Amino acid sequence: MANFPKTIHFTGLNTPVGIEWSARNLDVIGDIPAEVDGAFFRAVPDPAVPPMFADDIVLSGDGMVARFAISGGKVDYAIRYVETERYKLEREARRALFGQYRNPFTDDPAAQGKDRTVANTTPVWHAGRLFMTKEDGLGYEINPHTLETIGRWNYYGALRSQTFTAHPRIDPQTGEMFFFGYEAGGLCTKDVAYCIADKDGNLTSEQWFEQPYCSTIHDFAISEKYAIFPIFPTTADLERLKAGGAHWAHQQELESWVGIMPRYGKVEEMRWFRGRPGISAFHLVNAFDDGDLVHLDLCLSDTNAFGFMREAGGIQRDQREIGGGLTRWTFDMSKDGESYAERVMGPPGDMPRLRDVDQGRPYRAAWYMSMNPQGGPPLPGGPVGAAFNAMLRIEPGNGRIDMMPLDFGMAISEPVHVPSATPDHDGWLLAVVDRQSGDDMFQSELWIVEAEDIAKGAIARVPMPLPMRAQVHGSWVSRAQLDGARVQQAERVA
Ligand code: V55
Ligand code: FE
Repeated sequence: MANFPKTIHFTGLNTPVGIEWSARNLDVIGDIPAEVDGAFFRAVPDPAVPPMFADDIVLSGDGMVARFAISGGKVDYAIRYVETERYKLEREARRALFGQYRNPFTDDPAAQGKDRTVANTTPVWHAGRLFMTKEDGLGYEINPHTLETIGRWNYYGALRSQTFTAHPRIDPQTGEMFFFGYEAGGLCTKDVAYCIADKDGNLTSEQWFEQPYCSTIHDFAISEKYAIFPIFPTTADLERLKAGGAHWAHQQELESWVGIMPRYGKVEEMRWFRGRPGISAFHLVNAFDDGDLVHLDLCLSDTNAFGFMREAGGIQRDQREIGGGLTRWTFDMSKDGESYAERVMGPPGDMPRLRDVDQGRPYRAAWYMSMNPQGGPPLPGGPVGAAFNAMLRIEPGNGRIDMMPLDFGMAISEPVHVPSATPDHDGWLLAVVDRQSGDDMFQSELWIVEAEDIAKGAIARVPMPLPMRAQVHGSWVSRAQLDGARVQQAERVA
């Protein structure tokens, strides 16, 4: 990768691969349970051309969509680029035309007015369709059987928002998808679009509101009664962008906010709760109602986890010195005022996972990625440049925490959860685990882990024949969901 910068964003597990490939019938060590039947889709940023600027970052990498197709204990794999407008223009030009992360003022004239999104963050399945999403643009629809890109998705022209979050929430009982877009009205605007799509994938509601300042709203939450928007002080500024500067700068002294409104209500009903300055979270675990109380569980840190967002705000802090933890915030909707309660429940970490049926409800267990206290230094890789090397399982009701620690030189990316039809069975987690095998060389495996007993490690492993770049988010799509896919079935998965 001689033409790529030698920074954390392009070395280690972040070394560009850029190969579209597929393989059938991969080796399986151990037995994959029959109920693990479906597809594990992954979003993998992988720059197809060397960046225009040497200080470019992982988050700018072209989205690739990957799929482990699993059936009858057999595993097939495939990965292809998401053919965004940006990817196709740069492929044709054989060079970068788009400049800094989310700064169109740094683009080549040939990129003017073109769609900048790289659709590299989350594969989203809803109403029989697969989308690759990134919060700075609309999602791109993907054929789940062939991984071909179908095109940008705007709900048959109905969606007014210019953006679509990488973290929508699907209600397990109604099948509705609750989602939002921030900078909905354009670059650096405070406009947020709050939207609902029904179980058939039609947009039924889109309401706009203004957030207190233009922050990166990476994730939100729903309970059965409410929609919950956390606002952390990582802000955008149009003048800074015009001067060629960073989109995001973290402001350690600025207060945070949480907006809560009835999920089927009007945005005018939003209540704003004021929080501590400087804090940050990218991912929320879950929210649920408890009488007049609303609990929100989140992966909280005391500053922004991304080095480039801290540095743009003048914050000098080593990645290993960031404090925080799995935290519960409790809002009493029967009381006036702007305050809420806070309680730490577990060690710091991120990439939380929940059973789909627990979305917006009280839940028994969640899983998230963390650091093995007995492990060595983290492998370089992933969006923040330091990969996780442990998985935790937490039962918030009783505080029980289990760990699946990984050995020195290993890393784990976000798992997906696969449910079991057996009552009281927690199901399984599937995750890609990487092991350093030499200088800048890594061997990747798919691991299947029992969700109830993560401490015993993988019950089955699938070694991968080629290197894999670090994933952002993934999604599990069951056999029944795949069978109900609404695209032309050009080729059946597995
Ligand atoms: C995140 C990831 C992104 C992004 C903004 O994980 C935030 C957080 C992979 O792209 O553009
Ligand atoms: Fe995310």
